[in-house]
Amino acid sequence: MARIVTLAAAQMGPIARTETRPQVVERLLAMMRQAKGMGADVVAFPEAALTAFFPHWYTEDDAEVDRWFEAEMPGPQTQPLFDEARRLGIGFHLGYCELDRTSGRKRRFNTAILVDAQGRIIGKYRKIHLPGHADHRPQTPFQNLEKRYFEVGDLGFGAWRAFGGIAGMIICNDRRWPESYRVLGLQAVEMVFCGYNTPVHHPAAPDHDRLGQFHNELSMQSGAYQNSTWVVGIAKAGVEEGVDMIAGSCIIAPTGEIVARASTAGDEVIVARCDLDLGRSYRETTFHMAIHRRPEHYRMIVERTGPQAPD
Ligand code: ING
Repeated sequence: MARIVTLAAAQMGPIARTETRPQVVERLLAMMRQAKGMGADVVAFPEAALTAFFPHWYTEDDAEVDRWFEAEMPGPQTQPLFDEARRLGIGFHLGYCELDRTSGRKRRFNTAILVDAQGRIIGKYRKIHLPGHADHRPQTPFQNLEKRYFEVGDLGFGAWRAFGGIAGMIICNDRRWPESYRVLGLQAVEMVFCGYNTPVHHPAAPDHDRLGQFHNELSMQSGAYQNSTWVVGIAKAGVEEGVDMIAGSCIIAPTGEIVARASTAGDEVIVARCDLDLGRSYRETTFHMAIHRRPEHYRMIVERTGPQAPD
């Protein structure tokens, strides 16, 4: 009996910095309802889905920074998402900026959660690969100050029994690093949710710009195939506060094939019926980790040859 779960990616267009949480939540609710109408069991929203992607600009005003964060999840303004998920009977993934005070000091994370169809949080992930820089670079057209505004995630890459299978999360830049998927692959993950805010222009490497969408798909297709898992990539897209961001939300099978792709740069829901057993034939043959992987040798090779430092 195939284990089918219908997954939806709810791509978002730009969020203006003046847009209030209730206004954004209304957009998310509309796409949650649309996803349900399209037969989805789970709807996945992007990274930082509640606000404009504020790491694109510099501020020293700590109070302003805090305004982009959620001090509780759910809070009064996000509770409607949980209530509607329960009413509709649909799970969801949500990326948001987390303000944590549980350790006695203020900590800020770029966070994502999985919520089940009863509106209960079943898993949380805090972004580990923070790209960009901590210093203000006024000479560039926009900033990427994630290293300034967020701490490195301290929860590792978790996998949870959810939505009829095993689910995990990575966030944006994580998708470019194979370790992100492999740590989940070693936990036999069957679906990975990845929200992203990815500018078209890369100030540090403008010659990469023409390959932005290619690298987006390459990263996620590789992760899916090499770890026998479904991957759902969800963009915040379009020109947001002057920064043009790629769209291209997609749903990728364990074969590495893209089975659904957004065709706009705005709010758009795409869905796919995902057979969670499709990864099994890969995990039991080509990528049977127990009989093919040799981690005990990887370390030796590095130690013997050492990193080939550029001369
Ligand atoms: N954004 C971008 C990303 O990894 C980036 C930053 C773009 C890094 C292009 C390298 C190349 O998709 C976030 N938020 O991680």
